[in-house]
Amino acid sequence: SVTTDIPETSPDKLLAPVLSAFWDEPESWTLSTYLRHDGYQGLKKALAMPPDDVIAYVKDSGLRGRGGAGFPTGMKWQFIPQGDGKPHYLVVNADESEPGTCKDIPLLFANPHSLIEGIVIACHAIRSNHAFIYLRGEVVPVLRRLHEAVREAYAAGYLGKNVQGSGFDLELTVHAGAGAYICGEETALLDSLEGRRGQPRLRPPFPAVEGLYACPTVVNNVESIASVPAIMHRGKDWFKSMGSEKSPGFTLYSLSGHVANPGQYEAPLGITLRQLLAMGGGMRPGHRLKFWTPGGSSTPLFTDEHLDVPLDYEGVGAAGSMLGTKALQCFDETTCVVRAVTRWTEFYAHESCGKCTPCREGTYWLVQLMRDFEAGKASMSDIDKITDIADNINGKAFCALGDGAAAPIFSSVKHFRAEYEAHVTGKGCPFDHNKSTLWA
Ligand code: L3W
Repeated sequence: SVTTDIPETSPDKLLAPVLSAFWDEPESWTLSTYLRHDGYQGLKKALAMPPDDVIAYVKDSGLRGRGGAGFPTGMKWQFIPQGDGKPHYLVVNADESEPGTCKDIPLLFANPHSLIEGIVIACHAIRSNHAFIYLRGEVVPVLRRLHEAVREAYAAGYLGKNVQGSGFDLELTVHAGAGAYICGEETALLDSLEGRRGQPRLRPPFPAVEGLYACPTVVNNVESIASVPAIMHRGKDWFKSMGSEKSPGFTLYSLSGHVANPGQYEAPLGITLRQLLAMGGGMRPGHRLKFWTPGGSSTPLFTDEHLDVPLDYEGVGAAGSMLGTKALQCFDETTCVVRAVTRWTEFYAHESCGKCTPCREGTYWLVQLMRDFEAGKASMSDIDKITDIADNINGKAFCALGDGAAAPIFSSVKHFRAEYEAHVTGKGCPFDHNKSTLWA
């Protein structure tokens, strides 16, 4: 299948820009631009509703978490106990760093007020008076822009005491992390926010019961919270008119790799990679799709046989992978799958926090064996050995990082066993890596 085929549906009809609607406007990140685009209208509606009704509304919209797991957002809010006398917290996970995942940072850079408005709505709903944004620390320009947007929101009365005269008070703290992938795991993030070394906690208790400072805490992804204002303003039925029954709405797809036009494409859930590639101009000229990730490197990889899999939680799940963060990394026929998986495995070994043995030792061992394939030092039995090691990490590690490391191993052996064998029989990599660079 040639991936530059234009699908029957016009690609333009598939685009549904909501979060990204005015990213290209000058000063798209300012409060005045946001207000010109119906900004803070969803909040107005939410503040006029009792908190429980807001939770029920978001639950009815069917919005699912955009950070990787797809957990229903309204249900997570509902888990927060009421009348418990404890402070409640909202923590926004902006520690984006999964390989290929690059949607939250551009969203924050271009349209930070959609997140701030979503935060105020969510905090009103869960009865929280203090929210935190945990941002990946390296992205200093985003940090500055976010601080400026928060300052604007305080000055305009969207944050602080008596938000918009509603009697509701809300403080918002922006916290920059120090650049560890593990701090995107929600409980490690909470440890880091509390000032400790970021390592995952045992769940249960889930953060909704015992989270930040041992108080009930909602941890949500940036895109999940930023999607809430439009749902409140335009209505849950409008949201449900897009996507599929169990995966409604629009979302940001991050298209990267050997594609003609990489970038963010906002479209309904349930479209296919074939359709997305048509929007993005297809693969680079003269090349064909070989393999791709539906949701970042932690999700089992797909091949060109999966071009028509609906990109929603059920469709991708039924085809044997996960929608994850919708980070579609596309690789053409010039790419050695063994080398790509080696690179990802090095990432997981480097980012493993070391708390549990299967992940700490297993990822280290996998790297040694994967490098052996590339160096022509592996034997045929090493193909089964890497799947055996991955099997001893998968589901046995303390958190999802271990499962993420195992996913590309399993799926690459399943779909490309012959390529591993070619590395053994040919005593090294059969590919010319210079040809797989983006500008070759
Ligand atoms: C209360 C219950 N809360 C579940 C909550 C839980 C969490 C959410 C989902 O991993 C995936 C991972 C990555 N009472 C609850 C409950 N919850 N049961 O629901 O939980 P879970 O465990 O399904 O997933 P998770 O730990 O949030 C996220 C995958 O996403 N991923 C992406 C990652 C990207 C980054 C990054 O860039 N920083 O992390 C890509 O696929 O592998 O499988 O809130 O508390 N009974």
